[in-house]
Amino acid sequence: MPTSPALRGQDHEAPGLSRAAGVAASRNPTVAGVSGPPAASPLAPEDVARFHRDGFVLVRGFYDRERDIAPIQRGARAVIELVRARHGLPAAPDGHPPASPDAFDEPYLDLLERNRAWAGEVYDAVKQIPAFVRLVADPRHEAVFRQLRGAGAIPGLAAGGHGIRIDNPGEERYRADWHQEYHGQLRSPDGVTFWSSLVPVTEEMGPVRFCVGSHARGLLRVHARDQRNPDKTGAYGLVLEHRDLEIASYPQVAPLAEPGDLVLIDFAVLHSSGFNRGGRARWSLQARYFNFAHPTGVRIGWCGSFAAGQDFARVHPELVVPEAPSAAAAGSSRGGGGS
Ligand SMILES: O=C(O)CCC(=O)C(=O)O
Ligand SMILES: [Fe+2]
Repeated sequence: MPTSPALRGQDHEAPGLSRAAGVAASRNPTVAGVSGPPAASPLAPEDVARFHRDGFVLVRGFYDRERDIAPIQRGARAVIELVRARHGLPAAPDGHPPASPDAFDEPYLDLLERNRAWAGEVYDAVKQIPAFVRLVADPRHEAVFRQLRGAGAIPGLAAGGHGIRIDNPGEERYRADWHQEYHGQLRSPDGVTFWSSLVPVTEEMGPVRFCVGSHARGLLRVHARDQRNPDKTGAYGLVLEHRDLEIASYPQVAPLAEPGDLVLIDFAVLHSSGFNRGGRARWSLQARYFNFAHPTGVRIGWCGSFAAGQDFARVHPELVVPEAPSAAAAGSSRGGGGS
């Protein structure tokens, strides 16, 4: 599996990477931070075309770093300091405030190293930062969704489908292996994940990898349990049928996002978390939108997946590989997995 984020092939036509950075912002006053109603078309036409071609697109500088992102970083810093205080620790090991908004997480690693459960308290708390919840429901997201899914789409904001991931260095348990977003959401198949980063992502941090164009295959079957990683549960325990063959048939890219960038992810595109082999946690935001009007969404009643207490195999039996005793072991070998 390639480990370079550089794209195979030409970088003048980078799959999924918007060269229209700033185009959307400059023709859209609300994106640039000037108040006013959200534009009906926050995305440049090139971004929309890339999304449909590749199954994802990185839009540089979609959010305003100071207005949209810094309040979330400040909120996360406050939570880290309060969790440290709860456990009798000073606000920061060195006693210094963050040198810049992007350095908000400095005292987190020390907390993680002292006690993994304390880091879990931070994870549970940060998704309740009001500035984050406001951004999740930002009106621009509905406009983007309509641009991608058509004027007739009726945007829904997936309950329980938003959060702040903290991908800690060296951890496998919560790393999302190759998957399609739909299986873990079960709202409607034509959904879109809005992914953004709170820290400048580096190659060592294990950026999200994409199989370029893989959304065109439609929804794929999965094994309901990961035999090789029994501690992975729920959506994390699903293993793509013929995983290695499937992902080998696409070029892969792993774009390095900066705070303020937005990655739009089709619910059907194959993607995975990289393995964080760096020395800093990778903090990222997710909000998931779906189309109430999609016939499959209507049929399943937008019921939700594991996090909503639903049994995936009951909702979509046709997407589950029947388990013969030896089938799971033969069907998927967990090879590189981005690690
Ligand atoms: O690692 C990430 O940031 C993305 C993981 C992912 O694909 C997911 O949570 O659905
Ligand atoms: Fe995902």
